[in-house]
Amino acid sequence: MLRYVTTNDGKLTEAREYLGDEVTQFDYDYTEIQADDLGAVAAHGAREAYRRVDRPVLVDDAGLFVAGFDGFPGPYSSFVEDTLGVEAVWRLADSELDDCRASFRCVLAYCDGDPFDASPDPVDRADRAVAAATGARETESDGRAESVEGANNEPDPVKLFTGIVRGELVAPRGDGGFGYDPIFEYDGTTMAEMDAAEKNAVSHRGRALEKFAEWYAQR
Ligand code: ITT
Repeated sequence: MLRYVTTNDGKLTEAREYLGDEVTQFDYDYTEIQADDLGAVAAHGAREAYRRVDRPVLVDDAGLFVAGFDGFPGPYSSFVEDTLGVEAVWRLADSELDDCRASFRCVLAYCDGDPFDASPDPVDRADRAVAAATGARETESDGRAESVEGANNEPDPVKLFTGIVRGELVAPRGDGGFGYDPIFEYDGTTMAEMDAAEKNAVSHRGRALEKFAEWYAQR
């Protein structure tokens, strides 16, 4: 049984739509480290959640990246939703930007305490923060990442799966989904106008879940 680590019921609904009864919710508010990278946040959370529950865990960290705002709110999406609200983000974009292109990103971080090839692999300069958080590191010999096993106080390896969907911010429409869904339009339809299956077919989370499911089936 896989623990989907989230306080957000909307995420669980979408994960279940994809992974079925294989997942149960682990309603745990893991420490969100200050990082510009969703992968680093998710990896840190996965390791912490695994230590807490001692069972395989999957952490889901997501965010809205508005191109005209240099990716803001990005990793701060949750804080911005709680403080400004989704409609204010739309009003701000509408008044300040000519181009309202945006993307949703989702990173799933898996940890079960056993060794495997951690992400990223190979490590490049931009990935160093993620590498530190996932337990992947460069070897002297070929620069490729190697997994770090849980023994000897080494961090448990974490595997990352990323999904991105590109769309556009629009005035709020629809009452499905959650979070920024009403203001995010993909191919003429906001994500709040889609049901969970339709959203998963095109969404950042659906794409990350698809990659995870393929890997997990082999594991
Ligand atoms: P957990 O951390 O407990 O999983 P959360 O809702 O805080 O729950 P995130 O930090 O990943 O999750 O989400 C960042 C923000 O992005 C938050 O405001 C969410 O509502 C929003 N968000 C995440 N996925 C989304 C999606 O698929 N559609 C719309 N908004 C989403």
